[in-house]
Amino acid sequence: MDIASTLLTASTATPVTAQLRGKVLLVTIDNPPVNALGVDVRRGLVEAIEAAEANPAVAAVLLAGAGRNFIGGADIREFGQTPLPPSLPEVCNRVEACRKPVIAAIHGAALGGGLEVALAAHYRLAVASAKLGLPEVQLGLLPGAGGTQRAPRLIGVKAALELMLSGRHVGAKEALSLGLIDRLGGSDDTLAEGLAYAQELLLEGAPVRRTRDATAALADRDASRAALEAARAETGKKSRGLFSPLKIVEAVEATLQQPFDAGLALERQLFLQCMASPQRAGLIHAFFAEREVLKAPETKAAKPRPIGSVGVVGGGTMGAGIAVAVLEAGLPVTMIERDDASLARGRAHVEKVYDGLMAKGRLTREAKAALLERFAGSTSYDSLAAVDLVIEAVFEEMGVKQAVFAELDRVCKPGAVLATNTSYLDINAIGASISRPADVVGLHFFSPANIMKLLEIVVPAKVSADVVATAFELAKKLRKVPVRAGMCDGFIGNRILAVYRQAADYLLEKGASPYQIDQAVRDFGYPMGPFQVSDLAGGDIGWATRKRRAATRDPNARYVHIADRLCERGWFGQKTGRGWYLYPEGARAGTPDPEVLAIIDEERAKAGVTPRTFTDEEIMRRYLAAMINEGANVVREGIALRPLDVDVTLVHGYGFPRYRGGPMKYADMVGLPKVLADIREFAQEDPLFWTPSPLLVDLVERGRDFDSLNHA
Ligand code: 3H9
Repeated sequence: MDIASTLLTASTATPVTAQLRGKVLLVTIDNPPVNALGVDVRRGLVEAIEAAEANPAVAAVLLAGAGRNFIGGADIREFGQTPLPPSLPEVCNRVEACRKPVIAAIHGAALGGGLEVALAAHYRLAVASAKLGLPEVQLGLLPGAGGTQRAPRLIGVKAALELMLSGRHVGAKEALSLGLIDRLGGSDDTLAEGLAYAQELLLEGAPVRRTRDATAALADRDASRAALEAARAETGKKSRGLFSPLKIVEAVEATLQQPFDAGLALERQLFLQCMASPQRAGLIHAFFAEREVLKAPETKAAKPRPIGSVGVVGGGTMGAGIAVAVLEAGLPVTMIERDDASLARGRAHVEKVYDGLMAKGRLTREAKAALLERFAGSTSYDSLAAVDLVIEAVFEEMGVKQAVFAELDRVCKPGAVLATNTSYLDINAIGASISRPADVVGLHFFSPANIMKLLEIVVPAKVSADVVATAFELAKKLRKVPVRAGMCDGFIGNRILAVYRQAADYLLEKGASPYQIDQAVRDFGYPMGPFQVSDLAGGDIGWATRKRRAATRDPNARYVHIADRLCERGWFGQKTGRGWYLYPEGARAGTPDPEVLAIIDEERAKAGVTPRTFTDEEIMRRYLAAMINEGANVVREGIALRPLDVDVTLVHGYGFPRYRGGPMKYADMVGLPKVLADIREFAQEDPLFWTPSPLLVDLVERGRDFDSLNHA
């Protein structure tokens, strides 16, 4: 007889099934893709525990996940909808209250609510593939199913806070040493390991052991209090603008002051506050958007070509950063430079990155040597004859790029992917200059290329789908966040940047200081303001772009000369000791420069502008409206597939605060009618710059938002 059907009354479609294995009731959660704790799983778990208690043949319960994970967490897709009972805290309490021992057998992800279910069990075993964590903070939340109360009782306040505030995943070994689990499975057969452990516990007569009653990890109250205060101070400093980290500290504090149930009640209250915060909406949007960007038409339609080796042409900062990213992905790299001296410099750039990591204690000498073993340099393109993919990162000029591609066309094997790292040049023209345009794609890395997560995959007209799919596959290997971009000047990111940068320049001319603008932008959540970024990147870069665009600039468009006046003086920013800010003696943090303010005043006078004051709020309204409006244009023209691609680009390449979701999500939260009204108000002074995007107008007229286009 099918024992499960005698134990459970749920329908056959239930994602939770139970089977008696000897005296152990094996409860399996099977809810692909990650066994998230949706309402049916929650119901199924409660029913399984109740069935186990009611059945005299059951002596213990073993919880396990089907597929690749134990449980990936609460079902994030349910957030924001009407909650259906039982709630996850109730499920965890029911598991913990079970009068028969409950054992969790963990493989793959046991994250968030998934780990909280395991913490509510009485014993925990994990196999080597397990990754355990409480990553709620990354979604703007706190562990809300008892995690803030149970984790400290098991592993102490300090370790629990570190887990919850970082959101990091720990492996099975570390989990064992922390006390998060009781047993490390010797093999990767989770079921066999779990069942054996359950049998062992039964033989020993192991009791029901509830985490809520654990006291040892909290025994040293002084140490716990000190850890809590240290975390509070650190969090206050580090998590600038974030809402949930301090709530986590507050919830954990209850473990020192209140009984378990009161602590749970406080956790619930704080969790609901986090749920209601716009940061939760922004971060969850970012979570899904980062996964949606992987789904480009080409990745669905074509299979990637194999990539076993990579060539990089150019050993400047960008080429070297790309080489480091590729080496770290475990692939061999061949760097091409025009002569030995340039090649030596290229290699030195690569080594410098590793030396920096060594100095910080994040890389050993041996690991550096092992990485460099995969690095080869050459002054001959012939060395690229066998590589699967080449990334060109030479000087940003069409003639220079085409000369490189002519060489690649000559030496590379058929089927090799030929990528350019250009930031704005026409990739169609690069492809058209060689015999195999279908192999040519844009891979736009951001500096420093080994650190910045964004990779724009630029799709020229003639590229074949499998080349684009290969670019996405490379991004995955490099652990980058890829965004598909169409061809236009600046692609997605730099094109939008040019417009909101211009909005900042207009603000400057009208009366705001660069220091006020930077401060307002930082207060919004950016790590740096636009003028600081310019000083860091080098003012000469923007200057070169402005000169390049001068010929095609609309003669009716306003042009602000202030930045040019600084560049004419050789004030390019940090590298020259002054730019928008002063950097005395190589200081990295700039100080305001009265001479810059005098230059700005002069330019305002020349332009006939009577300066006015701006509030920080007005500054941000203009800055963001410009960004959103151009974002809408980029979507309308198909340069970005969906608004969420704009969001991911600006979050991962341009410092837009992730907790606000991205500019398009932010616009939805503010309300598109409000954004459009702002643009129309600003247009009264400058109708050309503030031309509302037809897409924005259309959405407002139809009462829709940007998000409606994400699911089209
Ligand atoms: C929580 O638990 C709150 C509680 O404390 C309190 C509640 C009261 N829900 O990442 P992948 C989807 S908060 C729904 O590519 P991988 C994902 O969108 C939660 N869906 O796979 C994707 O869908 P699609 C705390 C989810 O193998 C598919 O699954 N937990 C969830 O590279 C595959 O995802 C977390 O924050 C979810 N919870 O990595 C963990 N998770 O195929 C979040 C994933 O349609 N998840 N999906 O694009 C992860 O970190 C990774 O997904 C995981 C698997 C490591 C599990």
